[in-house]
Amino acid sequence: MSWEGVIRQYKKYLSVTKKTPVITLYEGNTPLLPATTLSREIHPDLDIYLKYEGMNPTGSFKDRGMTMAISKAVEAGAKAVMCASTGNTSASAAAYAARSGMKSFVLVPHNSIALGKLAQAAMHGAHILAIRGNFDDALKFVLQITEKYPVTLVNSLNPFRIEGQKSGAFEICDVLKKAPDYHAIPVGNAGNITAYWAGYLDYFNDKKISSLPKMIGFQAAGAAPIVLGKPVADPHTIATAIKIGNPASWKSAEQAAKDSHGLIDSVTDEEIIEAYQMLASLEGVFCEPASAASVAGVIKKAKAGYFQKGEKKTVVCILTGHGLKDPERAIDVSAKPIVIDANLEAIISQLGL
Ligand code: AN7
Repeated sequence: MSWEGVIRQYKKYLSVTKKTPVITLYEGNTPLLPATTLSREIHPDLDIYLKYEGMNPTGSFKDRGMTMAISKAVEAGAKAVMCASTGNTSASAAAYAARSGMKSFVLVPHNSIALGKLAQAAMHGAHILAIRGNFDDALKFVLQITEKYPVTLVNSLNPFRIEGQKSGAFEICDVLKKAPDYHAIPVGNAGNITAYWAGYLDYFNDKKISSLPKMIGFQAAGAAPIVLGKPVADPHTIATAIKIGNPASWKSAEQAAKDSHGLIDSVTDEEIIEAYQMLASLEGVFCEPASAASVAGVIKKAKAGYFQKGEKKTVVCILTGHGLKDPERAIDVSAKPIVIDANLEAIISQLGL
């Protein structure tokens, strides 16, 4: 059977009926890549897999939830949707809204979202407001507006977003034929860790899997309210996607970590950049900086002796967004091209062959 998106694939687990219009870009079915070189580098007993969510239609995991949120909004007769965003939600909302014929409004922090994401929202015709404030401010305004005006909220406080995002967990279990031992994931607004845990629980309750993973979530050190136990008024990190000081799904993220016997920890920008470069250079997988927080977290925990030696364990790291979302960061951390005359000898002399 051909793949026609997460709603058609997993409707049994979703709040859809025959009457629900399916607005889809055929999202989901993303690669679960074995990372053999990285595993060898990190820990002798870990089998690390990369769930490459950058391969979704708009380049991030947000599409899984957006197909649900937009389909349900259309079903309810909505004419417009709105979100606050660090970038990826706005790109996805704009694309799915365009496909459905609805208007989209997005509120983003000025000068703080990656170039590719802004380009996407603009191309899909979103009405973009860049506020002089941060994501947390933006979300506050969006909640006030969507409560009062005929505009549907499509941030992950919309329960259909979380529902759709459960599909990532289903896919992992469908491929592995079991749940992983550890599920490593970046944490920003904390919707995705909440969704994955709900997805694993659905499969567990449906007897599709017989064990549950430990959920291990990682915030950026400069934006780690859950780790610190209090909101961060002025979050900072190069991983702009997770530059969030007061996550909407804080409580459910903590619950997921606790119920799964996992944890939520933080990783520094240096650790994030190191993992970001390792993924690209050792595995050929280009993700955005925020995504690399999952791998950075596994590296940190391996160094600290968190994973026992002598027992093979499966770890799935969610790589939430594509590297091309943030070309400026990639160029910034990489070797610059050598500019050279159009001359064969000059070129050869540079190659060191
Ligand atoms: C690449 O787009 O919050 O913990 O507004 O884009 O579910 O918030 C993005 C979040 C991780 C964190 N990785 O997920 C937004 C937004 C990437 C992201 C996260 C985001 P959540």
